[in-house]
Amino acid sequence: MAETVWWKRGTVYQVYPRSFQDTNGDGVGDLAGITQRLDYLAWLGVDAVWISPVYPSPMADYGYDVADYCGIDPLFGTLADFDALVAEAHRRKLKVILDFVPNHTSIAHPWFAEARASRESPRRDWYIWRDPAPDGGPPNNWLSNFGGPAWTLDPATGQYYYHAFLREQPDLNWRNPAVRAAMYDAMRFWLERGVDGFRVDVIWHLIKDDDFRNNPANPDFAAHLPEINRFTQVYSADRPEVLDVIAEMRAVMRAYGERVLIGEIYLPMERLMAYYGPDLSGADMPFNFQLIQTPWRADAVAELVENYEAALPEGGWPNWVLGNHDQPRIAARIGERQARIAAMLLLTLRGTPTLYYGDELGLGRVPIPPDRVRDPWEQNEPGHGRDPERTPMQWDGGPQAGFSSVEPWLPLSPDAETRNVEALQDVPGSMLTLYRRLLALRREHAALSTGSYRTVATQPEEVFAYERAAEGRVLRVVLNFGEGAHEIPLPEETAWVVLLSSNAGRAGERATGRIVLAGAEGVILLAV
Ligand code: TEU
Ligand code: CA
Repeated sequence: MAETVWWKRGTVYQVYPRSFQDTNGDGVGDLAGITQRLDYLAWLGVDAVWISPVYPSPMADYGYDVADYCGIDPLFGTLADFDALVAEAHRRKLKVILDFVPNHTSIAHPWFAEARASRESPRRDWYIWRDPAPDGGPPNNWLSNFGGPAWTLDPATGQYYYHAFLREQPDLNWRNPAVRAAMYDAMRFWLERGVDGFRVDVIWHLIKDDDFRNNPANPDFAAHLPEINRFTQVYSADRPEVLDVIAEMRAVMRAYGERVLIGEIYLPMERLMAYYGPDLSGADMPFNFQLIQTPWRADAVAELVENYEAALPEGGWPNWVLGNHDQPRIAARIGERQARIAAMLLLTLRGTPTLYYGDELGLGRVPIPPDRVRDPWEQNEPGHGRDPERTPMQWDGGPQAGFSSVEPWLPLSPDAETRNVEALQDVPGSMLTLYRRLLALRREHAALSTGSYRTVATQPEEVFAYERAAEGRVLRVVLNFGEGAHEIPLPEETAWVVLLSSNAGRAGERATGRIVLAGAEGVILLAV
């Protein structure tokens, strides 16, 4: 088989740097901490680490408000620490993917200071300024993703600036060629330093309607949803010209060889597919959040996988993800038992999986006392805060779970003493062992990484089964989404051997004609 690019074969592990490992005793994770834990990532068996933003930032949105695209915030370390991280990662054959945040800067970025200084500033058009509506209010009905209007009046110059997120995160004007050139230079800065790719933040937001038309009301709005959902974001984001920008980004990266462009895109399936771009000139991997958004039922997930596979453009490479720093953790959403088969699903579907740190421990929703809330979204719209899924990684049963020598910036999970890497790493039935076995199997069997995919029909209603095949080998994955046992029919003409079960102790078992799965059990079978 032809050599496949690393990001198609490999798996990605997301680190939220504030919460991975603190090395200087300030309660916040840092770059040296990530470097220190690279051996763990290599042991676990992932191929790439994606690091959420570490640029200089006032941290209004914990680094997603960038004040300098070519630096490292002192909280996280120095450029030298970054270079050391890249070198140490590469020494272990791990790739490094940086989070790139091009849609908006921090209000503290020097570009914004210049832009806001006067209407005549040469930098004015780097951001999005509009005159007030006739009544003095915002120019249109666009809302902030974190609640309230997306426009803030700058009294000194009498105009509003646009911010899709916090008012501390003014949107750049990507219709301005000078903005594009400056941002492509920033990408080159990191590519020169050896980064293997970018996860591009809110890439579908880069271009907005040039007439700033009002978004239409969303008929599906319900009170429990964040306010942004009052309107359908058809004019404030996802404009067709964004694909030209992404193609330009890809062209910048292509000059450096096999680097990957992952785009963060929250859009329905058909629109998501557009981000592969005409003739695949777009994102290598438009993030597929469908597993996060689909009810956890065998039939719903089977249908989703079929639809996604069918919707992919010719040559478009799939990807899957169960969680990230913006979403409730998978174990919190579906429970720890089901989270085990979710892990099996994630790591056996066709396409690149992205893991979220801590999910391999089965970490749940960590309770955050009111005085410990950090996410500004929680302050704006209570109930929507993301702190419960951003808590420190749990390394051992010692003080602060081995994360830090002092009280961490967010509380540890109450079960940190038992739910940690040290406690789970040698336990046959643990979630961590399951993740590690799955990652090893994926490396061992081309069928699981680059192989074909086929849904197996006629299963019990609560069961989802599929086959992956490559190089003459057929693997069958059978996942029980129910809590009761099920007898699963298998083709009579083939003998099967269990490569891995989500319940410890079944590997090596042989099956013909049928196999019985316990409640919430998943198995990977090899045709022999
Ligand atoms: O997230 C973008 C984004 O759309 C989410 O905040 C989304 O609104 C929410 O999770 C609902 O599903 C990215 C980053 O991942 C996030 O951490 C940043 O806060 C945001 O962009 C602004 O940069
Ligand atoms: Ca630190």
